[in-house]
Formats: sequence, C-alpha cells, structure tokens
Amino acid sequence: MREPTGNFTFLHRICTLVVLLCFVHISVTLLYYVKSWDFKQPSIQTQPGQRKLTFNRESSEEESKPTTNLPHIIPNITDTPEELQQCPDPSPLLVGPLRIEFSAPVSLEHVRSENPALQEGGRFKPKDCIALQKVAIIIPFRKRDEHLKFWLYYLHPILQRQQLDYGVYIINQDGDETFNRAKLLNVGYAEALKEYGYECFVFSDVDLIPMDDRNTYKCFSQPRHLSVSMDKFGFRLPYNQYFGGVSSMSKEQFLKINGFPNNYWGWGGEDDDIFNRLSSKGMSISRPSGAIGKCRMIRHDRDKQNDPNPQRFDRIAHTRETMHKDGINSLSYKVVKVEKDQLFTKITVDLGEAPK
Ligand SMILES: [Mn+2]
Repeated sequence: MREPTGNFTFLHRICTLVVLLCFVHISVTLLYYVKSWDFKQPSIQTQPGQRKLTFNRESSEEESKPTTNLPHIIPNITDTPEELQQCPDPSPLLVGPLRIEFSAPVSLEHVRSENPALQEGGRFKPKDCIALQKVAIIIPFRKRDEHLKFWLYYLHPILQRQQLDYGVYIINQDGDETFNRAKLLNVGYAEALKEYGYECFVFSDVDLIPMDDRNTYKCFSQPRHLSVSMDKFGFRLPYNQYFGGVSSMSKEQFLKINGFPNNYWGWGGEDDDIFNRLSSKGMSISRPSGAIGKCRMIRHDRDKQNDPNPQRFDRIAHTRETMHKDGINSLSYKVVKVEKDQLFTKITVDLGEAPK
C-alpha cells in the first residue's frame, strides 16, 4: 500500500502544480487582455469626437496631468495617432481655378445655409487638423451690402478649403465724413486682436474675389500682395510697387511699419504709402504667380464721400518722415456698434473728422 500511496501523493502534487501553473497563466493573460482593452477605450471615443479640436487638445492635456504617477501610461496616450496634426501645406482640399460671376444676386440666408460650419462672428477652424495660421480678414466698408454678399458667398467656402483658422471683420465707417480706408484697416487690426490671438492679417477690399483657391489668404516671410492680376487692369499688375486691393501681413510685419497711415482721407495713395513703409524697413513684396493671383472686381461707380484725395502725392513723398508718428501708435477712434452674424463680425466706428 505504501508504494501506490507514495506514487499517488506524488502524482497529486504534480497535478496541483500543473493546475496552479495553468491558473497563473490564464490570469496573467486575462490581466494583459483587460489592460489593453482599457487603453483602446479612449482612442475609440476620440475618433468621432474630433469636431472641437482645441477643446479636445486642451482637455486631453489636462487629463494627462493627474496620471503622472503612472508613468507607463503617458507614452501610450501621447503616442495615439488620433492626436491632431498640423494641416498639410498646401491644403489637399483646394480645387484651383474658380468660376466667379456676379449676374445672379445672392442672399445672406443662402450663404448662411451653405456654410453651416461657421461659428458666430464669421469664425472657422478646421476639424481634422491644426490650422497653419490664425488669420483675421479685415474689410474696410461703407454702404456696399450688395458687394459684401458676393464676397461672403465666394470667400467663405474658399477660406474653409484653405484650412485656415480665420475670422471675418467688416469695419464700417460711421457717418458721412470722407472715406478713410487705411485708418479702417488699422481699426480692424486693433479690434480683431482684442478678440483672438491672430498672427496674420489679410486686408481686402469688399469688391475683390480671387479666381483660384490656391491663392491662400495667409501670411508669408515677406508682406504679401494677393490681388496681382485683376480683371480691372487686364489681368496685369498696374505697376510694380502696387500694393492695393488684397494684401496680407503678419503681426510682426505690421508692427515693424507702425501699421498704416491714418491721414489719407478720400480715394488713393494710402496703398502707395504702405508700400513706402515696407520698403523703408527693408521688406520686399511677395506675390503669387499671375495665373494663381487672378481676381475679379465687382463693377461699380465711385462712391460719394470718396473723391480722389488731392493731398495724396504730397503725403506719399514724405512717408519716411511721417510713418513713425502716424500709424497704429497714434490711432484713435470710437466703436459705435458691434454686430455678430454667422458670416461676419461688423464693427461700426467713428473715425473722427478729416482736417479741413
Ligand atoms: Mn473697387
């Protein structure tokens, strides 16, 4: 009886050991399985939730803070491919040449319904990537509502395809004083910066529409002239120093020239003054090619209260002496009204009186 009993207890022990080993093996496998399942959970949720990119980014950064006492988890979270990347340059959504015409009128209701991704104030940022630049579009304005509708109708889809983080600011001159385009542009710069951390400013006339979406409304290493071949001038630059129509400048470039002149009342000259400011600070003008820089101007008669400024030639001749006293550092105005629409922020301003 001893031998079989001894054999039995030996076999029994071996069996118990094998069962225990199996149990340990299964539990370890289970543990790893549950762990990996836990990590997959948040990444499955973030994929469809990429709509609000900054909120996601900020909250994921905040969420990762309390987990610092579990160092092995952090690389797993930050390495997830769902983290938003910078948008590619150029944007893959661009289509190239566009058909632009002004025969059929458009309504604001229609433009609003065609651009559901816009946020109040004419704000937009891409959902799936981080925009390359934060751009404020500044439009000097007075009584051009028909032109503004066309501008909004054509530009909003273009700017969204360009994957910019942008806002549209209509700077409306109050009252019947002579029009002052450059001062309105200064106001636009100052007011837009109060709202958001814009790093680039596009200054556009309300009646100019680009004919190719590869003409990106952003900033470059040198100040950019965007409206290089206008139908009005036979699709050519009227002269080499021309900087009117649509242009863009980074915050740094704008501040380097003390912004724009405030004392050009009436039509003409302020764009040449801006060119003089840029060249006196050693900057050059960057431009797209003539083909990509084509644009159409909505035909119109000259506005009342915007007669050619007779002082413009004298002013342009003295830009270098006056630019440090007259510009963003001497800007004064009164905001009369701020209106927020889905398509734009409209700021009505009192610029004061032109010296008589
Ligand atoms: Mn015009």
